Amino acid sequence: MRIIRYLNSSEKKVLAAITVENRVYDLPYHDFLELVRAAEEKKVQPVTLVEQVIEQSLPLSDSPEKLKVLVPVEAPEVWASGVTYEKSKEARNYESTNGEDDAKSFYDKVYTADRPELFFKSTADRTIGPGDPVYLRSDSEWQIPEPELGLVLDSEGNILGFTAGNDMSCRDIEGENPLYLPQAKIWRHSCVIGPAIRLVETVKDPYDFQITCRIFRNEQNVFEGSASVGQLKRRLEELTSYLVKENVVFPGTILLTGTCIVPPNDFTLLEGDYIEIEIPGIGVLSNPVLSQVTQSIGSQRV
Ligand code: DO4
Ligand code: MG
Repeated sequence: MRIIRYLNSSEKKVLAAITVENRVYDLPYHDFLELVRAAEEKKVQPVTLVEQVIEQSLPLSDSPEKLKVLVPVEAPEVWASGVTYEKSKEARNYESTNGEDDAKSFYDKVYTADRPELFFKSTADRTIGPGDPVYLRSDSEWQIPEPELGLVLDSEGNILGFTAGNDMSCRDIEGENPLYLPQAKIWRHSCVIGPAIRLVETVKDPYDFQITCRIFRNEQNVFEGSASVGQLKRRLEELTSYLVKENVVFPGTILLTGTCIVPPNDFTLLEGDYIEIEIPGIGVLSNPVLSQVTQSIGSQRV
């Protein structure tokens, strides 16, 4: 059972819905946060309200594939964790030294430090959902998707649900100087969230989530990698507890938990590529890749 948001084009309304296998049931809420608030008021878990809807209503005639599925929660802020998997530490060491320096790096140190690396990734205006194009930066020649498990949080940092995310990254900009991190990570359409939210109470063990990333070019699969959240160096609560420390956290904030899949060092995304990030139980997050230059021709901001 997964919570989505979709555009009901006949009624020109955005609605929240539940998908169970291939069936979709409208929820009487605009979004996931409204469902959570309703459950709080009734002093039940959100899953109880969702189960009532499934029992009492008929599924829509459309299957999830036919709906225009949107970002599942308009997160006011998206934060991200860094170097939480060995694979990410190795990739960062390579891009910052060209594989030449074997002295202990910032990345080696942060991997084992008590304090995790957390950074600001995105706002609602920069974040896109399933099917929307991710944009490439014109000042980077080494760009990759970072497939990550996302945690949907309340204002105290409690995990309300799980989603999938893509923390698009410019390896050359970050590799040149770690102080360039915000530029290597934040730009228009550089953060993808979706396609759905799994309620926390329906997940037995989040460390069992498997993540697969596939990249297609001219309809050929040019990269595929898989990993398990079980390989995460830290506990999820360790990451959330540092995020809330002395901070203001808005309900619906998303914390990405770091990448465990990195394409080979000679790989960069190109315009026309297609990215798929799959987390069974959450869904497949698919996005085409476009350059911002193409988007600004005709001067329309997209
Ligand atoms: O250290 C920079 C970013 C790391 C990151 O985004 C990740 O490990 O996923
Ligand atoms: Mg990342």
